Amino acid sequence: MTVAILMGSRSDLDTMKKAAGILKEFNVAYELKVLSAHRAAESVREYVQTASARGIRLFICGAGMAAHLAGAVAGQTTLPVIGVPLSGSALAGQDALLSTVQMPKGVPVATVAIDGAYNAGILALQMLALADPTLAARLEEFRRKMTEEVLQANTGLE
Ligand code: RP5
Repeated sequence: MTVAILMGSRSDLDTMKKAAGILKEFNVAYELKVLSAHRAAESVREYVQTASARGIRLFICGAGMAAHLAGAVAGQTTLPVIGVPLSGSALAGQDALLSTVQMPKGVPVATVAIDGAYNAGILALQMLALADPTLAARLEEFRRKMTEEVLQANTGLE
């Protein structure tokens, strides 16, 4: 497995599976797990400590509310951690955004938009592509197609 996709609750799955979807599209192997930072802290520790040995190269962590999952993971590894703040709380994800992005000095979490799991997947691919020319070429092609689709929206506009 290459990427660990973690989420604080089973209810986060609908959003977090968008990260899994794009990794699947690029044939990058992933693990998908529910692991609560506050309610299963010991399991998070054990998971992170054994991840590298299983081939995990980076983490994507999604959580709502106080959202400490990404930070809790980042504090226990030097592998890159991408954080996805999730909406659904009384504060519509603003709480998760701030607690995910505002990490203390020395322990970064690369935070994407609220519910931005798809972009978290893309960012993970871009990180992996640094050491994988085939993946890098596929990402170039993916971007080229995206640009083409955007420009095609002009057809027949006037
Ligand atoms: C849920 O609480 C959220 O969606 C979130 O992922 C989770 C956070 O749980 P802890 O990690 O704080 O236990 O309602």
